[in-house]
Amino acid sequence: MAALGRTSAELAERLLAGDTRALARAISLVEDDDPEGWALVQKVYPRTGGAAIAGLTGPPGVGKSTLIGALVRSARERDRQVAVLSIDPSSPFTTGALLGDRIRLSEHFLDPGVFIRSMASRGSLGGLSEATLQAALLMDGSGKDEVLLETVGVGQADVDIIDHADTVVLALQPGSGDSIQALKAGVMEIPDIIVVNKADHPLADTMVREIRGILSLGRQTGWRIPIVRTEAAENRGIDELVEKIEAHRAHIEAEGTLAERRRRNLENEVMTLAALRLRRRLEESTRDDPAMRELLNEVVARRVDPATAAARLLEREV
Ligand SMILES: Nc1nc2c(ncn2[C@@H]2O[C@H](COP(=O)(O)OP(=O)(O)OP(=O)(O)O)[C@@H](O)[C@H]2O)c(=O)[nH]1
Ligand SMILES: [Mg+2]
Repeated sequence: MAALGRTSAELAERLLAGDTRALARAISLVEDDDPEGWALVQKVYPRTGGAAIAGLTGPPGVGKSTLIGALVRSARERDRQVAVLSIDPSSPFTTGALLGDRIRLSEHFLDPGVFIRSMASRGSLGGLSEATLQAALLMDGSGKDEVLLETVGVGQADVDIIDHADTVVLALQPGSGDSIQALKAGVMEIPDIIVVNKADHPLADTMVREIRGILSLGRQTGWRIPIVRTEAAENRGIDELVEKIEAHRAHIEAEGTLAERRRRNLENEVMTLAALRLRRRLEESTRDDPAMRELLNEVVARRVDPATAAARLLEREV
């Protein structure tokens, strides 16, 4: 880990004081996998944990960015400082979604109380999903009251940034049976709040009923998952969504589950990062290793099964 040079120590100070340009610069450093970026996060980390982190997830095009735009507007009306981190799961070379965000969130770009950043989740070295977590921490450390995360679907990145959220909102749109199936099959984690956006659609009521049906089958907890109808593009239903997000936060704070949840999420992050590094190390140490090639030959020739080979590999490495 690089020591914090004089310029980055100064950068950290400015970031902690809420300087937006310092935050942007710091995020670029972690995005470029610059060791100074990691050193910055180290320095900033003790000052994180103050922001309320909400994650919005859901299939492409349901209106996540539009919803976030509306949530930002609402937060600004209450004089809250906000940061938005949009994760684009497509290749880092496409700009479609990023361009869309730019339009959807354009009214907030000149507001110094709002910080918006889009990042790709998939990099050539698989490191970018780690960078998204670092970026979220930097936003938190820069003193924002709220951090809003936008991701498409679930389980697409190594480090699932949505797991970093205190409150997870799943956005769906009427007529998309796939999402309902995924929810039913348990492929999709049960969120804290469900939004049915584009609620002007004739199938909106049907969808709400279907979701209710699925939720009634699940385990009952102290928190009843609300289903909120919104028309994000028209700013309808946003007050109710804000109310539910705040109610959820109040609920987890009162029950002590916020601390529990953060502990679990952080444990997950540590394990995931460690596993990723272990894998990278294994790949590097075996790349040009004749013994490894020999072992694989044995697997290919059906003399050693894959599990035994894996055990031998680990024995050798640790
Ligand atoms: N009819 C209708 N259209 C909406 C509503 N909310 C958003 N849209 C439109 O839906 C389209 C997609 O909205 P986005 O906010 O970009 O959706 P997204 O989920 O962020 O999309 P990706 O980030 O590309 O996955 C845009 O053309 C929006 O204007 C709504 O309530 N009703
Ligand atoms: Mg979007």
